Amino acid sequence: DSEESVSEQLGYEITGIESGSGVVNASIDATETYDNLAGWEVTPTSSGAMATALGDAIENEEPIIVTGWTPHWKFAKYDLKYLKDPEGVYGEEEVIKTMVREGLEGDQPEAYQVLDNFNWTVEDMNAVMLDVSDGAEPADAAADWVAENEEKVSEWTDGVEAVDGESLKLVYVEWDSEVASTNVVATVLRDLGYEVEITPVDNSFMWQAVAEGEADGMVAAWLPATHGSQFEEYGDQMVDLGANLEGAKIGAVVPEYMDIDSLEDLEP
Ligand code: PBE
Repeated sequence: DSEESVSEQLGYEITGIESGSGVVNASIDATETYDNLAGWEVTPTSSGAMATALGDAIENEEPIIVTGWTPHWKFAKYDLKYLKDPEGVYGEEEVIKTMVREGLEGDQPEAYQVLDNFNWTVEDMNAVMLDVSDGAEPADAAADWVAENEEKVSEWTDGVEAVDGESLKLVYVEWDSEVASTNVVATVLRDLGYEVEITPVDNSFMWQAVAEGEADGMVAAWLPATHGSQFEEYGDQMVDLGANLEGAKIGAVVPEYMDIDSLEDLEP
């Protein structure tokens, strides 16, 4: 009832995504850093379940706090805001980097070149994500985007020769943003003649697989903060191909209608 505080209505719960995600770990960190969040829980779910819970809450104008990130289609569909984080547990604006296994450059120079060249914008990624959130198959959404953005894609493949059925393995996590980027890169590599296998795994295995050479690469390294601990553990066992997107961010996200602006506004 309306006598309840926002914190009571939320059940002292932040709706998470896949456990092991940087934004889930940062949110757990927030519950340990902010005194007013002592005793709060971060519920691990999945990116899809988080989006459904957010949509349902908005439909009923109920309070909800989700582990959020940019780029993500939810900001185009709903009026949302990041809660202020005066302690900085979620870090600053960051980049998404491409990481490949050691030895890829010599073994598969064409794929290496394309992965090295791959870079796009928040707006580009949003276009693919929105299409998928509206029901398109990720591979179709990626193919449409590639077809509509020939000029940009030709910069990634400039001077790269086609291959004949060589195989390549990319790993990713089924976060909406990485579903989009991984499918776009796979589409471009397939158009060059690669047989590309894209395998969804969990965050920690994504890093391990590239470090151990079980996968050839990934385009999903959020740095310096979100995947800082994975980078520390595995970063020196792989090749850092630099940023493929700038302007990424994570944080605690709520609907605009909620009457709080900061993590510190939540009643204990
Ligand atoms: N994310 C999207 C990931 C990185 C990409 C912010 C949900 C995370 O590890 O939190």
